Amino acid sequence: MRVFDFNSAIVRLPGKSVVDGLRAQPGPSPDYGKLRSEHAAYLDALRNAGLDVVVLEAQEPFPDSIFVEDPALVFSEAAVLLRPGAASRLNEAEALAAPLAARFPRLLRITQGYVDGGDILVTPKCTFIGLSARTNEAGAAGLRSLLASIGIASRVVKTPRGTLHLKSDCSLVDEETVLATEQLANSGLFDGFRIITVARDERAAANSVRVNDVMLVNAGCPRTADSLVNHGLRVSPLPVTEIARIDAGLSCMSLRWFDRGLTSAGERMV
Ligand code: CIR
Repeated sequence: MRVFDFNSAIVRLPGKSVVDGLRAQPGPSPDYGKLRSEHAAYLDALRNAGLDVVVLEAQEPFPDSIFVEDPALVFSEAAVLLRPGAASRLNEAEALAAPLAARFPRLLRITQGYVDGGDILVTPKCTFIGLSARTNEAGAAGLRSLLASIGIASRVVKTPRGTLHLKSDCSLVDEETVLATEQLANSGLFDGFRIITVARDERAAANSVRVNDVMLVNAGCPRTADSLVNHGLRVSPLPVTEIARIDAGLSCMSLRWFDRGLTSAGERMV
């Protein structure tokens, strides 16, 4: 099985408070109605890619809770509750404990430091943990040892300065290939991988998501989408204009995994 073969996803509906989501620079707030439409299109794309999508209720006290990728990390064998590095997001993890405990053979927890899931890039060679303003050394060390306990090798690296998350700047395309910004492509981090560099002025394309045989790509990045098509991929372009107003992209809106207990018809084996 490939690390981007998935049959399941968890997402959370955006509450009205999403318009107050964190952002690094001041700017216009997202339009709630349009953001809901972008989110709905994203859910459709996951379903069209073959995933059973569990939709959790909105959580108004947590404006950024739609970005479920940051408080947890999931693999077929276990889910890990993380400790998001923004104070307003720390308690998002606990709200995922019950839905994850119900669906994973093991639920592990980070107990020290801070780690955002947006800083974790899973590849077949190793799992990269990016140190950033949200992920610190203590959290990375704790995550490394938890991952080792389930047989997953990891490597602590640096998220480029000024970048929110490691995966703001890169994504896995296939077992040998990553998509990356020019800065990350030139950093040496992905030595040993084939690198597709995002087109100039399409930096946001670096946060794409490979799901089974399709790549979900920011619809505002057509030239990068062309590069991926030339690489042999099917591309699903998705609008993220409103979501981008609060510094987010495509990967952060879901947790994706292969649930070995689910039949191809989406039924749970007992
Ligand atoms: C935040 O600053 O935490 C949110 N407004 C955006 C989180 C995006 N998450 C991600 O890229 N993994």
